[in-house]
Amino acid sequence: MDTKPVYFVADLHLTGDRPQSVDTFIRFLSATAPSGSALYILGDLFEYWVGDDDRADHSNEVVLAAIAQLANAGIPVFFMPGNRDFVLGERAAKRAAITLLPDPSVVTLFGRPTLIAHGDAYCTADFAYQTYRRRIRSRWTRSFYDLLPFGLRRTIVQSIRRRSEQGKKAKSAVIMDVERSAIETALRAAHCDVMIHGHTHRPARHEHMVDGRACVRWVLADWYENGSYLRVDASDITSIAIQ
Ligand SMILES: [Mn+2]
Repeated sequence: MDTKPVYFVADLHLTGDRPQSVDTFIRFLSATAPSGSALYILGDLFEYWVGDDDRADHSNEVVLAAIAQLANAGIPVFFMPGNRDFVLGERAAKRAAITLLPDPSVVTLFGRPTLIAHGDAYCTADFAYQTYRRRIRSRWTRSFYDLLPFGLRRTIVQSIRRRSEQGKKAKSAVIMDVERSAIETALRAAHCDVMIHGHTHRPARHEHMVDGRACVRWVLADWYENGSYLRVDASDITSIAIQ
């Protein structure tokens, strides 16, 4: 049985405009991640992603190459898209040697089935966002988007990014968080006692009672100021800040 830890990160929001976060992540990939048996990236690795043909931000390519180096050294890397990089597809996944995972997924960690998700799907109090999310992530919208020329796609992604920033300022803190009921429904449906997600940028360990079962939910931190990751081993889950 593998006794090496499994690592989780989310909400790095990497962009060439914040080189410090990029450097921290590259360092994490070479200094920490190799001691694990796998790395899971639960969405919003990139601040935005226009398409797999977008090589304009050189730092994104550096990040993909650094991930590929880890994966090619034998540490599998799994990527679940977030709301900022959900158009990241098979071509970029191939460049990074990562495996794409659907949101949500169930993974077995040291014998425990664990529900993993980006997290935005559980912000169910934000009706406007959920309607928008369904629309923008529909197969139809996606096929149409993929046909557009690069410049137009970039314009669309930039306007989505602006909308998201403005929305964050205008909406109340309660609406921006996940709904407990939505989380509990998901834990029930997945038959899991443990959940890990990001998106809200509110790192915490929450407890839930689901049908008399004690469940634990870990929320990952963002990487705006410092790096941060979750370390899961056979006996414990620990949140670690990178100094
Ligand atoms: Mn997000």
